[in-house]
Amino acid sequence: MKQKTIAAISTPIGTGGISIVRLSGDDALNIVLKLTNKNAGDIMPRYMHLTKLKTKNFNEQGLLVYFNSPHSYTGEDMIEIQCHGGVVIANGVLEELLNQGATLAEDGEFTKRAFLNGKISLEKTEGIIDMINAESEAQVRAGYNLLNGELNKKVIVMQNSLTSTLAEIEVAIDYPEHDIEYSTIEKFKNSLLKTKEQIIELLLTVKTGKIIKNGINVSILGKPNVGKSSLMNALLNYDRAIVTEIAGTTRDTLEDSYLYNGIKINLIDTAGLRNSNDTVEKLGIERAYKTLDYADIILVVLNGAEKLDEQDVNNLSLTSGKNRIIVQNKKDINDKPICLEEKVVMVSALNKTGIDDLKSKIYNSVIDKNIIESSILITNKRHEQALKRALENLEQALTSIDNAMSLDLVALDIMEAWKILGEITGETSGEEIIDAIFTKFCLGK
Ligand SMILES: Nc1nc2c(ncn2[C@@H]2O[C@H](COP(=O)(O)OP(=O)(O)OP(=O)(O)O)[C@@H](O)[C@H]2O)c(=O)[nH]1
Ligand SMILES: [Mg+2]
Repeated sequence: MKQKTIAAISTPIGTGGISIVRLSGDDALNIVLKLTNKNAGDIMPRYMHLTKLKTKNFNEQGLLVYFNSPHSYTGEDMIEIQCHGGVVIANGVLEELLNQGATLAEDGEFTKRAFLNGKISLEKTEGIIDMINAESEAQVRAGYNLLNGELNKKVIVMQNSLTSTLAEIEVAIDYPEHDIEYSTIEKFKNSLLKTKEQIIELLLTVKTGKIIKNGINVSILGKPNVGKSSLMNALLNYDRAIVTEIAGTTRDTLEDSYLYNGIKINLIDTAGLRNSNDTVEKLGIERAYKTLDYADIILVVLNGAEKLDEQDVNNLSLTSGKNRIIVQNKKDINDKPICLEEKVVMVSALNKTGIDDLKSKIYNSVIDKNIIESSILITNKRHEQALKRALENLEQALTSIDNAMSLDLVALDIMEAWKILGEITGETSGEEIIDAIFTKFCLGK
């Protein structure tokens, strides 16, 4: 069946040097030729061609490249037109292509076609989304590794191992007259255990993967006037939060981020913790406490210019057992620790001293160096869920073997695990999942 030819502007709408309009489908070349003064024979695949582009209301000069099927991103005939940047030109060219028979592409439709035509697996397309949406270098790296097939290779190795175990189990089931030897059962078991270990190893990267995707959430807590907002500004290196000598200046939580070693660090400045009768302040303090639920690390800020008081002690006990750093601020006034039981990091938010050391401590207390350097990080909830479900099925198969259950049952669980692993690459994914993934793409990709 003839595929309709889709078109979209692939570059962001705005003023710039060039804009790229793309087409994909059987009629891509014919449609584009209607705008040009060229014939099909003039267009060599994979060469840039300078051409006139006639639209209803203006003429333009641009470049076009033809990628003939199947040697294109989507696997179909594709054309990329580079026209001059600017909203009017790109829109005019697109409109003319639609007039000549193209259909406006849906979000992510180019990549969806690439997947449906077998050019790319599902998790690789998710790597592309991650790279496009990346806000940090670590996200780009993780997305690239997905796109580069690191997870794909691992999934295929695990699936192949399950397939060969299944084949051997089938043989054992088909020849029941031969007693199955103990060593054969042990072999099945060992092979399943190995795959189980590989899944567990991948799941161990989930925590770091989430941090790469969402950044490190850092809550800045402490009583009023200790310098939380000043610390936030010093870490961000600009005056984001209001700072005054009045206790209770910050009312609401305030968020902003910086990058450190390619990771996004999300700071949350909070209202100073104290007993208050002020309605607005009380609401702010409630919000400050709530940050304890989602912070990856808490900076408990103390004022080095004063003695530790009851509120400081409360704050310390509230956060004990959580991932925290005790920060003693105002070291320009006093550089001796006021809290003797635990190690403190001394800073002066005012003079911006001790800030680099604090930045490195925040990073190191959340990031596992061994994991962050591994080539596969599970950053995607869908992959995590699939791995967990595959793991459950493998565990079920292993329990059945231990309980000397029928090998048919064992085979069913292994088959299910194999299928679930295939959902990651898209080999066994349902239509709904596929549609949900591609709507996350932007137009023109
Ligand atoms: N000497 C000195 N003063 C500081 C330092 N950091 C902050 N201050 C001062 O301490 C006062 C309070 O600072 P803020 O940053 O507003 O304190 P906060 O903890 O955010 O206070 P609330 O918002 O009221 O909870 C201001 O007058 C700051 O200039 C520091 O390192 N040294
Ligand atoms: Mg403040």
